Amino acid sequence: MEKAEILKGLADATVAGDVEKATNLAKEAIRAGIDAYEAIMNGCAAGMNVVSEKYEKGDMYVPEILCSAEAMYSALEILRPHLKASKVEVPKKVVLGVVRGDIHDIGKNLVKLMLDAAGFKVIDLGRDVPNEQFVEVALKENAEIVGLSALMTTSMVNMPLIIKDLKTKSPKTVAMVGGGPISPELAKNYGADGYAKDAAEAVKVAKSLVGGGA
Ligand code: B1M
Repeated sequence: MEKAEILKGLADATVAGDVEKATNLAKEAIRAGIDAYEAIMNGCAAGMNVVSEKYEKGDMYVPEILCSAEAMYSALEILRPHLKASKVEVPKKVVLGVVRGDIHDIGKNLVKLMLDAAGFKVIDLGRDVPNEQFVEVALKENAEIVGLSALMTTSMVNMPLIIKDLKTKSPKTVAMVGGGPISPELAKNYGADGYAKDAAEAVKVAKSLVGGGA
């Protein structure tokens, strides 16, 4: 199979929520020598972007979306061990989570995977995380970055509150934000040190902020 065919197949299998096909194509990608990072971003993540668009148009419904996420996760399980992880002596720590009131964690999980692969130590707080927990854990772990994800306009309003608390209690920790409703301008207004539009950019921004990872 050609590279383009495998990547498109991975994206299509994600959209279709076809776990078996996604798993097999992830294995095929490895066999064909495709970079795991590329397979994730241009296969699985590209597929999830199509899912988001279809949902917006009313062409997909919730149960189908959850099947898509399952297919994506099954492919990620195969691809994850093949990511070229960079080992650094003292990895920079990122406390990552989806803010309070928000259970959308598919994007956050992709960001986590990419940061992990780039050599960051990610402390994943999960989703619907109480505001104060971000700063508590950042202080306890002596983290360099707090990463906040929000997918809803109703939940993103927690971000400036968390960042304000962070800047008061742990001024050396930087804040990075991302998620559907967040823009670079909004991130700036919220007092964030960095904004990333997707998981690949999150790694670049994290590195530019604290110089960690590879
Ligand atoms: Co819902 N949902 N949802 N949803 N959902 C949205 C977000 C929505 C935009 C759809 C819509 O109505 N147009 C809308 C929010 C509207 C608003 O802004 N107010 C919405 C709503 C309203 C809801 C419910 C309230 C519906 C209801 O019950 N009435 C409910 C909310 C429950 C809650 O959170 N309290 C709900 C529920 C759900 C499901 C459970 C069915 C499911 C989530 C499953 C899960 O995540 N475990 C779901 C889904 C899947 C979506 C859409 C369709 C897709 C989101 C997604 O996974 N995208 C979404 C529509 C859309 O986004 N267009 C929608 C794929 C993912 C790879 O992309 O998450 O954007 P994304 O992540 C990207 C970037 O944003 C970025 O990198 C990621 C990877 O490249 N990024 C970061 C994300 N975080 C980052 C952090 C960073 C850096 C980059 O640094 C720290």
